Amino acid sequence: QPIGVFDSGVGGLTVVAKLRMLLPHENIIYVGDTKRNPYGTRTPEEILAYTRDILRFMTAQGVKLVAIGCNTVTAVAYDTVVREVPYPLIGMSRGLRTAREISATKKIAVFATPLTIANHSHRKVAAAMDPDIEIVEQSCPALANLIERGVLDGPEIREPLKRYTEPVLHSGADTAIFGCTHFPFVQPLFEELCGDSIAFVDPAHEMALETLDVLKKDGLLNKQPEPGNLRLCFTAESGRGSRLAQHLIPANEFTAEEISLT
Ligand code: DGN
Repeated sequence: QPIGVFDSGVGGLTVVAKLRMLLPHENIIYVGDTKRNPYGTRTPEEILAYTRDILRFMTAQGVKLVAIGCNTVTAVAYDTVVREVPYPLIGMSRGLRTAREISATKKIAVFATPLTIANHSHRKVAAAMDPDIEIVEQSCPALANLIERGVLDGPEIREPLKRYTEPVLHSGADTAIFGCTHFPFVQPLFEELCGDSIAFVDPAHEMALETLDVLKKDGLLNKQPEPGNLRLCFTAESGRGSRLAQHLIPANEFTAEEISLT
C-alpha cells in the first residue's frame, strides 16, 4: 500500500524528497494539482473542494496514509477533512520544534504564501508551545508561482526574494522556517541573500519523522527490502512537473503521468 502526498503543484515534491530519505522502502503516490494552481489566491471553500477531490483519488489508490505537502491546505482544510478519511492524515508540519531548538534569540521568521500568513498559523502554534517565541511573519506573494513555472534563479526571482528577505534580516530573527513547501527549491538563494545570520528550517523533515512514527505505531511500515517506487501524478503539464522533480530526485527513481480529478 502506498503513502499519498499532495500539493497544489510541485511544492510538495520537497516533502516527497525528505520522506524518501527517511522512509526509502515506502511506495509513494504524489498528486500535484498543477491545473488549479495556485491555491494561495483561492477561497477557503474552493481549497476544501479541491482537497476532497484529491483525497477521493488517494482513497481509490488504496493509500495507507496521506501527508499533506502544502501549508495552505493544512491551514485551511485539515481540521475538516481529517474526519472524512479512513486512514491517518498528516498535516504539513510547522517546523517550530526544530526552529525553537536552533534559535538563540527566540525570534523566528516564517516565509509563506499570503494565505498562510493571513491565517497566522505558525504564530498560533508557537504561542501554544512557548510564549517567549516571537514569530516574524513574511508574506512572499510572488514566489510559489515563479517556482511553479520553473524559475529557480535569475533576476526575475532574485528581485522579489531580496524584498522578502530584507525586512527579516533587520528583524533580529536568527532562524527562518519555510512556511511554503515550494520554497526549499530555492533554499540556496535564500541562504545566499541572508548570509550566515539566519539558519533555515525545512519543516518537511519534522513531517517525515511524524510520518515514520505513525506508520510504526500503526504497524504499517513497508517491510520490503527493495527501494520504494514513486509515482508522480499531475493534473496538468506533467512534463514540467517531472523536470522540476529532477532537481530533487534522480529521474530513474520516479514515473510521471497526467491525471484527471473530476
Ligand atoms: N506549496 C503550498 C504551500 O505550502 O502553502 C503553496 C502553493 C500555493 O498554491 N500557493
